[in-house]
Amino acid sequence: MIKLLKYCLFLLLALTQISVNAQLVQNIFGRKHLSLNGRWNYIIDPYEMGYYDYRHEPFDQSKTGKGGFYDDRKQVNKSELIEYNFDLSPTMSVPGDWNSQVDKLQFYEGTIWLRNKFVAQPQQGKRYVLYFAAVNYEAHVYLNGKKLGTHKGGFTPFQFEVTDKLKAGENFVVVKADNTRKQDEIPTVNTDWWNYGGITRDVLLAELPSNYITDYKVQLARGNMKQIEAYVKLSEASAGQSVEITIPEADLKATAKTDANGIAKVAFAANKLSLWSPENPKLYQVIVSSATDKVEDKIGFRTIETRGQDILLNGKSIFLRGISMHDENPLIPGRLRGEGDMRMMLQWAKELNCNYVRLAHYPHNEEMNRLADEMGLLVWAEVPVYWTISWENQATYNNAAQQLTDLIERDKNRAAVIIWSIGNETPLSEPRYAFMSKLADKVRSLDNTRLVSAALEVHRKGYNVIVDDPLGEKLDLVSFNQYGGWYWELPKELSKYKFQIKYNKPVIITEVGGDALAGYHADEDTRWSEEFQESLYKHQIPFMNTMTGLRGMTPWILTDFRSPRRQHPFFQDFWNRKGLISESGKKKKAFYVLKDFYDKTEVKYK
Ligand code: GCB
Repeated sequence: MIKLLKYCLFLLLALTQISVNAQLVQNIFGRKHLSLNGRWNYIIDPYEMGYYDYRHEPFDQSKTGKGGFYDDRKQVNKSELIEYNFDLSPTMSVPGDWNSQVDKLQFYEGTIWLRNKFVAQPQQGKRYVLYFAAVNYEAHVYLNGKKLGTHKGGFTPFQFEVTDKLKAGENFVVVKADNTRKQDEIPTVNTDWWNYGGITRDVLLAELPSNYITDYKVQLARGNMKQIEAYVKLSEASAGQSVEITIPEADLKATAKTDANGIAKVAFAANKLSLWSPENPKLYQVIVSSATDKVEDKIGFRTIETRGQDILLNGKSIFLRGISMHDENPLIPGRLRGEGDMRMMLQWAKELNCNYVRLAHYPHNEEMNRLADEMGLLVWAEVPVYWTISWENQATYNNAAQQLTDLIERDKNRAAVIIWSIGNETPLSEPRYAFMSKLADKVRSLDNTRLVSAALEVHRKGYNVIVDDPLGEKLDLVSFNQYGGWYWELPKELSKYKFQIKYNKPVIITEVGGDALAGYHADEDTRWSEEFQESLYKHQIPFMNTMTGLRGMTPWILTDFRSPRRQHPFFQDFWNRKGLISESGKKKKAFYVLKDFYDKTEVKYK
């Protein structure tokens, strides 16, 4: 019996060892930290020979634990056979996807090992967390040759506590990153974007006090412009600890005591706040402190609700003048690498006179949402539940729910984020309904201060464009993609169509558009020409405007983006050309049609 118990305990430990640990630290970039960004040595390993032995048993689960590339072993004995060497291997930038850094990796899908050395001086009584803002898709992480755990999901952060594994002096971290597409994953095998692999976002080592502020949320209460609701969680789960929230500029201070879980909740009046909006992106310095820790953030305060077919921002009806975008730099293709790239994208949206962006189809960088806060752009944030997910697989659901949770937990203090989207164009079926409605409930249980939506599909009967997806019941908005004028009939024929929408909710068109190769000019009936795309927008705008409930749109898409599905050798060459801006930064004709519409709409909604 004791043996059995011991075995179970061992199994439990082994299991916890192979997953990520500790609740994500809120605002980790606002803590004392060492950036581990830089040049990392890498080894391309298509056969995963650094992970499996020749009998295909994982080295890191073998008895000796020896042989895997995470060892970073040096040849001390001249007769020893070691078939890899990080020191002699090339380097690439982290953060950075591998496809855009190394020619031969442009289409690569598989495993690459990355190693970085760093010097640490761990202090007595402090705790250390190794944090990855994103690795696409599956990461196995090792510190000084010992496995810390694994993580799946290419766009959400994860971390490991490494307090007792960190050495004074030189340390090395090794990541096995694998971007192989698989049917049961989120996203699944089929997408319309580039499968950029690698450590695509920042890596850092944070130093925290032994009892630290793990998490906090400081936001206006749902639908209440005069009351802040705050929640603070300390890492030590014990009752009676004091926490304090101050907003010096607004002369606000609130205190509270933790419960037995280390969680403190407090609501307090905030009558004189200057509310956040795209016209007034006011952010306040907010200080959250406990006896042992203190963290500062910049937070905006606003409410968002729907009433009938209206979307109310701070109680006033708003029209969302939006544009969709991918997390990709069209000018130097690859994932957005840092603040400059991100600002460029959001600045382009501003030039279009947007007050809103759809960050499709997966969580974008935390920094992107912070910039949106600062620049006054409302945000639709999404998880990659895209197209044909394995709806009946419980592990797939858990993965989607985890990605959604991590996104919400990460960005819940951002005023800019008003909509959590649970997916895109998922085809109707019973199992899909069960999966998606559980996700919608999940969002509401985690955050009741924002709207829940998904980009739905339409279907057509004759000249009727019908929106009646049963999932609509569960959502706050009727949002859908419609490709009239591109995948359907020509732009000119759009006037024959009518929308038939089942729900009395605000309507947001999440996608509309067509391709144009910048600089290719012809008449408006010639596909791929700028004139065709221009005509499409000219016909779509009055067509969409026939809907009484239209409260916003995010045409597809701000810039051309790379996609392996887009094969036309001349017009596409692996680019989806629906961008309003080309891969050289040129604004196509349609850009100005949409801008003109947004300029007029802005006046109408003032
Ligand atoms: C869609 C998808 C989007 C595609 C787009 C297209 O409906 O949501 O990811 O890129 O259509 O270009 O066809």
